Amino acid sequence: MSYLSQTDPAIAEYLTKELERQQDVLELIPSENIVSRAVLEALGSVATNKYSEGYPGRRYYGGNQEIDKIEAAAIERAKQLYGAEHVNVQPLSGAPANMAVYAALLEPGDTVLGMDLSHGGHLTHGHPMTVMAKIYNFVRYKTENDGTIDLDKLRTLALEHKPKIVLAGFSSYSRSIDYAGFKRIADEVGAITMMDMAHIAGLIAGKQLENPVKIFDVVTTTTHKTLRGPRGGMILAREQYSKAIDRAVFPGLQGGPHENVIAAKAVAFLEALQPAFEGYARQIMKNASVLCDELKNRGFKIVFGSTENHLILFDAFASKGVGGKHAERALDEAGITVNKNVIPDDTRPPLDPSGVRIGTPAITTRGMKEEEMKFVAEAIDRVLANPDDDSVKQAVREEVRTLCRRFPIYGDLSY
Ligand code: DSN
Repeated sequence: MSYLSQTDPAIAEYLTKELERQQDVLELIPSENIVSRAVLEALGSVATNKYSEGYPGRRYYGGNQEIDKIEAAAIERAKQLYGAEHVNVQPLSGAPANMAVYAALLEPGDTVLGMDLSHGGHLTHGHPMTVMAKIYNFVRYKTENDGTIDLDKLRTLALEHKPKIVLAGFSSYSRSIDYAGFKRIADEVGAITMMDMAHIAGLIAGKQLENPVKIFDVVTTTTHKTLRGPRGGMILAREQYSKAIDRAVFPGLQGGPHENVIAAKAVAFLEALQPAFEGYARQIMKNASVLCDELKNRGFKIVFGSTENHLILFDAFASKGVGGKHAERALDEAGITVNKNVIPDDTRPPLDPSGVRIGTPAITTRGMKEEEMKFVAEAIDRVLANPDDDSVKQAVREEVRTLCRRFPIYGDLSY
């Protein structure tokens, strides 16, 4: 019997049910994954007890001898993984990492050229609802009808608005980025290049996508998506920006870093440094490509035309006459977890948009391959063709459960 189940049976029960849910559903949210037992152990370790404001060797609290070694290991492993000159592993997640870069490199009112949210960008790339948009001036570029980013248009915007940062990166864009092209434009207007690689950090670590750290000045990421680490953030930068970035993270924006999470980041980075991680990253992309083709064959309209990474955005409303909210709920009831998502210049509201975003990192971690992707596409199609038919959803749910039990997660883990 676990300590938790004795002291707090309510939370133990919720966690047991959540573990069962994760075991028995197809997790298709592209920003989610299934971490290793080693990462879970580090997260739940004694490092959570420690305060360590400052950086390794320069702390404002005593007793950080071992914590310094943990944070230094995380930094060294991240440097090795991406060939970075400087790494800060303290950001609590992706949004704080982006905020810290802006705080480090911009003055209030300075301009950032970032991707529009509905075209694949992220809230922190300039959405008017964010605090950042109140402090800085964000000009947002869009994608073309064929799903590409027109670099001539980007250059025109850069020449007109003279941004201090040219920002690449996304949370629902499925195509590749021409880093050299972005850099040429940034150089022409004297801007700093910044990439938010949160979604594809694991595909870059696994050597399946080009590494922006070699080309750009500053790169931010989360550590929990394709990189398969704990929930958290990280900043990688050229040495010349290191002091400003470290100061912006602490004491600028954050207090004590979460060293249990940093320990888990270190564990995940070591996992990503193993040769097997390349195979994992390759399979994520193969699975996404097969899933995308299978959906296309079934009449799904793929936003951005195709996928060149781990994620697929489809227009559920145009494809099947089902809005994103309805589609998300119907698929959930059939044991398939997805998230509704806006599509470029969506005319439907953000809480009931036209799109559905799916991805393959978690199901690839379970060991699923091309053959299973055909079933996944067929199951999505059956549910969205009959979103209100309980017998269809029940039948798909049973088939999903049978499939998931062939690809178990976490063995004897219990709460
Ligand atoms: N919320 C994350 C995602 O799901 O893509 C981005 O921060």
